[in-house]
Amino acid sequence: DVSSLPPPHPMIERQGRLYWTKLMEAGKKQRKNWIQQWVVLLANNLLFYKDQKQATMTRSLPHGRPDSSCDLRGAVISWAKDKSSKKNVMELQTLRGLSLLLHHDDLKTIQKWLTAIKATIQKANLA
Ligand code: I3S
Repeated sequence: DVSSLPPPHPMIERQGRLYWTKLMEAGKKQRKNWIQQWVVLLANNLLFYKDQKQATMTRSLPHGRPDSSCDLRGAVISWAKDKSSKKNVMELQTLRGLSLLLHHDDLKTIQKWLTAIKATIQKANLA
């Protein structure tokens, strides 16, 4: 029974392909550079990988080989209707002045990411 199998990694809340770009870093506006990457949501972090293979977690590489990461503690996530010409875009703002846009063509998929990231931030703030 597949439904009774444990998740691929107990730390992973959600994972999949997303388009993303930086909007601000350390409070400074950045030039957008949309790229599609494999994104993994953990309890306190969002990790960005070149592809799914780079996300393989092992004992010696507990987070695989991420290209970049984002600390979710104290972060805020919301829909971003006026920051892109694309639909289904959300903005993640961190305490360190980093602001990212996240996008997926499918509304349901981006809604699931929004719900999962919101819940994760709430849990991280309570911990
Ligand atoms: O909000 P912007 O700055 O108009 O964003 C668009 C530009 O970054 C554009 O690149 P240039 O730097 O060559 O102008 C990108 O190709 C677009 O994707 C950006 O807009 P969207 O609406 O896709 O977020």
